[in-house]
Amino acid sequence: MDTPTTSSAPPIPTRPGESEDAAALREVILRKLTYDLGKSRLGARDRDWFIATALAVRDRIVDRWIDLTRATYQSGAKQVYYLSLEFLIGRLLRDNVSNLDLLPTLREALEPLGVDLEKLRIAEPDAALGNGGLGRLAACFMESMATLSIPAFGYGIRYDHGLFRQIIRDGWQREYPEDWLNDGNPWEFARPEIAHEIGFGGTVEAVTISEARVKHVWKPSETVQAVAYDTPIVGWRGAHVNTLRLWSARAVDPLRLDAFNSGDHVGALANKVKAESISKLLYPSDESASGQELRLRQEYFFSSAALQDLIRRHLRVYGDLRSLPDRVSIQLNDTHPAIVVAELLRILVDLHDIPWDEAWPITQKTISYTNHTLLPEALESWPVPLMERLLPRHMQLIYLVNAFHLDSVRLKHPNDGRLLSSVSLIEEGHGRRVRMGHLAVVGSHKVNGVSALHSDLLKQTVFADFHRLFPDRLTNKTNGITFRRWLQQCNPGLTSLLVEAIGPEVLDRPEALAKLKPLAGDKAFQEKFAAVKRANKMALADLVKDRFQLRLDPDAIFDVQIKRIHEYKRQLLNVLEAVALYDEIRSQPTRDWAPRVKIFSGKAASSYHRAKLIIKLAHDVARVVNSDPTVRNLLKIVFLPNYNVSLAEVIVPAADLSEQISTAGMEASGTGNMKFALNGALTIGTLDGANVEIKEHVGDDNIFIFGLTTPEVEQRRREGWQGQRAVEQSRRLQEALEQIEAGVFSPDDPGRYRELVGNLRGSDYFMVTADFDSYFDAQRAVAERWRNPAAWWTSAVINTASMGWFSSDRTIAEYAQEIWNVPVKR
Ligand code: HBZ
Repeated sequence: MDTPTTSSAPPIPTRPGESEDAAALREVILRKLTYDLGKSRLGARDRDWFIATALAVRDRIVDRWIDLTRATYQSGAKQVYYLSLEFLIGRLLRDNVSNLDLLPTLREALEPLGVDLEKLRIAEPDAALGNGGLGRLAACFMESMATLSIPAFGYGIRYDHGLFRQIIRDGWQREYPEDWLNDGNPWEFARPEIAHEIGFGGTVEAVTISEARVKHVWKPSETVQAVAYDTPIVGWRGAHVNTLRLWSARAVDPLRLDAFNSGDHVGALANKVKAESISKLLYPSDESASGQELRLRQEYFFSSAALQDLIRRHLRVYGDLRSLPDRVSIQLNDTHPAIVVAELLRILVDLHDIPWDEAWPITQKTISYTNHTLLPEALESWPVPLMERLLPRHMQLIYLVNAFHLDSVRLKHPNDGRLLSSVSLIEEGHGRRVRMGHLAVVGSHKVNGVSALHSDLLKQTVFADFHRLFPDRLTNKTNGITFRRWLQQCNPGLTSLLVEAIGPEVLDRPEALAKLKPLAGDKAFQEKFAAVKRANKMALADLVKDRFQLRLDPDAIFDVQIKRIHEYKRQLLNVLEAVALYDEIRSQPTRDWAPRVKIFSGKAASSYHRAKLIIKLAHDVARVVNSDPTVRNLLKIVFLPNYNVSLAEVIVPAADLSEQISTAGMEASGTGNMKFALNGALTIGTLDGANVEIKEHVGDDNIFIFGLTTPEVEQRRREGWQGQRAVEQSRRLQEALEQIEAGVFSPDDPGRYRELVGNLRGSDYFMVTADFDSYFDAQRAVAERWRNPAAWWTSAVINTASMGWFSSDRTIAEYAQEIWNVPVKR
């Protein structure tokens, strides 16, 4: 098509000697700006340039996407469906441009227009359709599946509002709605024609077909439509393009005209509001189950839409549902989509007349489930009466699954009432509840934990009885991260240095990082490595100065703890150490202190009062420490508000020290720990989650491990741990707690932390007091290593060199081989 021109449009600038491709891309960008956005070049804002550029980049994805999708069907390749209530994507422009190898061309295209790529990059809103690790893992997995050419769909919800915006007022967290879709989303394709009906409520009719057969017909009382929005996900070097299909809720009957005409303008829209509330908002709770009816509606809404969608596709290509397990793998990201087990049975048995004896193995062979937590409060269960009301047919099917399941258990283990109630899908107690974890385990052929320790603990604790019953079902898949985003894009300086030192192979094979090991002690290389880190620290310091008017000293240790605020993650331990260090600096001002900036960032669930109080404490301590002239910037504490993926991309490359200090046995894996070590930070951490495996890879000398082990934590709890005992044996801890209790940091409200400290002196479930001294000592060992730059940078280089195994490409290859039975191409 010819470029349309208008007489008033200024001529398109060019640069002598530029590539044809850059000129072509520029032309497309300008065309998008004019004809899709209706903006002139002169009046365009960064946001307009971003959208025009994203649309132009998207054009380069679409042909491959369509071709590859068609080729997948034609080849009969197995499809993976990754079902997740959360996809924490962040921004996509740099991902797509870099995976398409378009960065130099795009720079060249924009330059003569006077448009700064960096400015338009940060104009992209950060898609925060997730809370934390679980959602970010789903995003890394989508990128790795595309990179390994595994045909896959991600299925989730297109929330109108993602995770809340955090604003800090006087040290207190306040939540404000997030508006990522305000200016539209250039990456997605709306598919109004792809809509599935999702039923809720109503009744089940049993229709007798013959003497031997009764057919169940569910007549929902309410129906909502799930409408598809597709975002293409490009793999590294454009290897493959997959689809992230997010569902938005639409009312079947949006407007009651009779009500409207009689003047009830609000009532006329009630249906629409109720239906559409399903995809309105991401639940902001992370490690606890919300227990709200709307949440269950969200779970069923996207699970049913996903299943209807994939079954329709399967039937179109293969015509028969009996081949489903050969062509389809459904991975459940935690129990949020566990209702899929009952929904798939309903579709097979009720809608396609497949007998139970066939439907059950089809279901089990198709589904697998990933567990992300042992925390009892995060294990989902739904009250039976709620299930019966909202999903009556599913409740019947769950009872049926349970009956067959318990029969087979009883056959193998007669007279074991304890076992039966322990593995039942129904929890009997005060009010019966459906245990979604048990439904997922029984309905899957494989169940995995997310680190070696976590998977072992699953076998020993929450799923111990299942492990005895089905010894081959539980397995481990240690998490990973995509190196494209978490090294190549967020740390171009380090990436160039790696390419220069060990060759471009490192961009394609994460394992090649090991070639760096011989350089770890090389002084010249260490200097270059340290220079990259320093530049990244300057970049973070600039951002902090611009955004928060705070000065950070780039020569100090950047000591970083960024993650959701949770008692088990123990930000409180870190704050207590800051208080103790503050006391030491004041009492021995002339010692050779290693200057340190403690950086915190993270959101607390809106209803988690104690987590919010910990944020307040961090601010109170920061105010006192940062303004005390005797500290002379030897210690500085900052809390960066509104943590999100984009902020992490600036903080991670700038960190010297990575805080991974959860109570042993409580962090399933962690993935931040991997991001930091990859970018050359040293870890201070407990033997928890994937820290254990990071330690095995980097070696004991290059990580600072402290604290109780998982069995030691359990033993203390069994023996009725009282924090006061540890407090009495630690002068430093005693003094720190007394100051906090006395209101030294909260003169405006001296009693503010009385309850918080009282808890530490009491049962201290998270073992903050038990681990305090050991943590304090480990921090001093960190400072000592820092004062010996050769030793520090040797460790830092070894960290980067040892992280190849933690690529999500490795994780996904393991899922592909051991769970999904699909080939990978590299
Ligand atoms: O999943 C996290 C684990 O805490 C972390 O250790 C692990 O690395 C990561 C990926 O496997 N779990 C979560 O992030 N969990 C949630 O965000 C969550 C969200 C909603 C819930 C329960 C948990 O209802």
